[in-house]
Formats: sequence, C-alpha cells, structure tokens
Amino acid sequence: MTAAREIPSVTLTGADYSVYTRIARIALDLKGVRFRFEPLDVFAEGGTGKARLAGHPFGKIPVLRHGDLTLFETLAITRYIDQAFDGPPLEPAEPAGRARMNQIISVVDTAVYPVLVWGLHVPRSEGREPEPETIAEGRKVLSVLEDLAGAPWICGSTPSLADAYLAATMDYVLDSAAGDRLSRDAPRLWDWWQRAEALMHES
Ligand SMILES: N[C@@H](CCC(=O)N[C@@H](CS)C(=O)NCC(=O)O)C(=O)O
Repeated sequence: MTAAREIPSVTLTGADYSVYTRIARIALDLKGVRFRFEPLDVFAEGGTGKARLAGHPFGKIPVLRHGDLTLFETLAITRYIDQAFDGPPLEPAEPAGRARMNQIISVVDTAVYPVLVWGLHVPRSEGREPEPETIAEGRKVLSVLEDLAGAPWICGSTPSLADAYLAATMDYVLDSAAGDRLSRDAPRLWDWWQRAEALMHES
C-alpha cells in the first residue's frame, strides 16, 4: 500500500462531461488520492485518436496513469484506486453488501447510462423527442434503483463505488423525461441525491 499524500504521479485523462471520467474522479476524491487532471474531449475532432494515444485502445475516456501503469475501463480503474491507495474502503466488506454494490454498478452500466443518459437525456439536449418506450424503460430503471437505495449512502453507512457510479449520471438523469420528477417518483433516491450531489464537486 502507498500513502496517498506521497503520490503526485497519478493522472486522470478525460472530460468533465463524461460519466465514466466522473466516476473515476469521484473514486479518487473519496479515497483521498491527489491526482493531475488531463482534459481530453473525446467527442471533439481527433478526440478518439488522442484517447488512443493516451492509452485507451478503443479511443474512449477515462484513462488512469499511476507511475508506469496505464489503465482503461472504469471497473479496473476504480478497483485499482480502492486497492492501491490508503484511505477509506470503497467496497463493503461483507459479501451481501459487496454484491449489492456490484448490482447497482451493473444497473448503471447496462441501464442508467444507455437508457437514461443516451436514450433520454441526449435526445432532449438536442431538442429531439425521446421514444415513449424509452421513457417507460427509464422509469422502470429508476423504480428498481428506488427499491435498492440504501441510506444514508446508496449501499448503507459509508460511500462506496456504487455512489460514485450513480452520482456521476444524476445531472443527466434529472434532465431526462423519466427523471425530472424524481423527488416525487423516487423519494429515497432523491434523499440520497441530496447527500451524494456533493461528490460531484469535491476536487
Ligand atoms: N467501458 C468503458 C466506457 C467508457 C466510455 O464509454 N466513455 C465515453 C465517455 S463517458 C467515451 O469515451 N465515449 C466516446 C466514444 O464512445 O466514442 C469504461 O468503463 O471506461
């Protein structure tokens, strides 16, 4: 294990708007790791090539560098952050809590990101009407998360990687046809967000 305070050699490459960059950034903040942020707009002209050069073979963001180690894929990056540095554990210790955390992360990867961010928020931000079945699907995803939501954090008493994953999507979720009445439709999730929103502003 390495003391976070002695490590200036961590670099996160990505963009503020990027859900997956945000997740890695929140994990670094929760762990108390100092890092350098290298902005890379993957959607700008030449962005994919720059992401490849930064170390992502698929031309995506984020990329994490720590000394000689270059990592892509947020699952690997966030687990590495949790395991390689001192700081509060970001995964519940007991199997059921850890399974719950992984379940919520998987729901973010496979449902919140494709359905609520890309299927609902992005069309709205471009002035397009989302498909009614996508709105219904988005509402279903949020009702599942409402049932899973713990307190005060999404998996219980301390913040975990699941909070990082979900918090990173929430401004897009709230600006979507399924999420813009969250305080009424999903009060537990809304309460969680009143606390978790701070994670978006730490570093
Ligand atoms: N599976 C990747 C997903 C990363 C990802 O999709 N990043 C988005 C930005 S949030 C991206 O780079 N998109 C550019 C593209 O798909 O061309 C991870 O977990 O890191």
